[in-house]
Amino acid sequence: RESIIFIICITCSLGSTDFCTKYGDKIECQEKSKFTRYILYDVNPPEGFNLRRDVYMRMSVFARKMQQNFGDWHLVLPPWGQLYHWQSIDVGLQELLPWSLFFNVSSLQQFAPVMEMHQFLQEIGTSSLDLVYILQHYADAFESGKWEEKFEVEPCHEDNKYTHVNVGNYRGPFWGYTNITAKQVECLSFHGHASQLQEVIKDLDARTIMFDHAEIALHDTFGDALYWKARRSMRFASVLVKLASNFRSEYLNSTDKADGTVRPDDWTQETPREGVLGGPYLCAHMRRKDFLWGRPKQIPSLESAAHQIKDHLEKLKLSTIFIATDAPNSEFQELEQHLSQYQVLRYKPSKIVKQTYKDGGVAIIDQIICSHARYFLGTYESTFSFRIQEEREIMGFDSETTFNRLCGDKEKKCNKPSMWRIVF
Ligand code: GFB
Repeated sequence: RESIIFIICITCSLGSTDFCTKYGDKIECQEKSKFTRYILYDVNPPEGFNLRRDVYMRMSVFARKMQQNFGDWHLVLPPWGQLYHWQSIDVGLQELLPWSLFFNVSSLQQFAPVMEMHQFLQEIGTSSLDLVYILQHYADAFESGKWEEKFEVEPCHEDNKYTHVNVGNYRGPFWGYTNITAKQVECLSFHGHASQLQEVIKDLDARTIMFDHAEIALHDTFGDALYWKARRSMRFASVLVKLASNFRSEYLNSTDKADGTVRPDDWTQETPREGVLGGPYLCAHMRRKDFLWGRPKQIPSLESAAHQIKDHLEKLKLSTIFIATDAPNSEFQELEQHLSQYQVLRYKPSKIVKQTYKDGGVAIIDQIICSHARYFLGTYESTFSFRIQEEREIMGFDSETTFNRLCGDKEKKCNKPSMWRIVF
């Protein structure tokens, strides 16, 4: 293809609602419903990796419905990068990372019509998006208390990072690509489920539409079979699974065969399971850093965390603990001292693994190891822990071994996390 120009097809016999593509001097017309069109999105910059995974699920359900109902729509996977928590300095640039670094994209495609950004840019042949909607809450969104699905283009309530350079040309963050621009940028007050976005775009002529602040659109339904299908399709990149398996077998005496965690390669072939054993270790996800000041009442001191872990180990008759944490090494060593009579392990990536798979890949390896443990203790309100719980639900662990958490030192009532049980 030389170039693709997107125009309303007035010269075509197909009629004015159809589209033309210009290849050099030649114009080809197609019915609108057969024309490939693209949805792009981004998320509020401070949001972390695991909330972004949740937003992906909402957008993938929306894109799947767009394709089922309104023609050949595709969802472009926003490259990973510049996340607040990805602070390692010895891993090279953590920008413009494709989803295939972390996830099995073919597996995602079995649920929704998704594609990587580089594939989109190659396919579309232009770096100017037709339309950007910046989603925003209604100014009075939380006042009336009445649930009502609605949307409308309104003046922007807050400053944003898009600048109007000249007519039909906006610059913006665009995931870190400096050459991507947009022809039109609007603020869209939005209240409702992600599928309501269908109503927003179904009658538009734009071929490439981006939603910024996509986290504002809610899950269509939380926890039903479709939700879990989207979740099950999010298989990790096989190389990360392999690295986690190697660690499990080498240090934790844990293999899929012995632990009862053998799974079909194809998630669509997965069936409900119960009472899975897991490897002979306890995993605690100990979220520290910003949670120490963000949730001081629910985050235990290292001494208290060690006491709680000990109690569980004794009840479970286990002597090995795997710790997944964002804590600096000094804190991990202090925890080790409190647990000196047990085997305490942490995944330490080799230089090459860290440079290749970066902070995101190492975090996923920690999650995979935790999801295979006989017993899991998470951190209060951490989406990192939630994703591990979901993985265990998919594999078929008893919920008593999954929905547990570390409690704050002075928490009077340390409630268990909500149980989100899998539905097939
Ligand atoms: O994943 P995440 O959104 O979970 O953010 P939360 C935490 C990030 O910290 C992860 C690192 O993506 C990792 O990069 N991290 C946390 C870890 N725990 C571990 C771990 O056990 N192992 C490794 N290797 N890395 C959210 C924030 O954090 O909490 C939001 O993302 C916001 O911005 C919210 O602050 C309150 O849900 O724990």
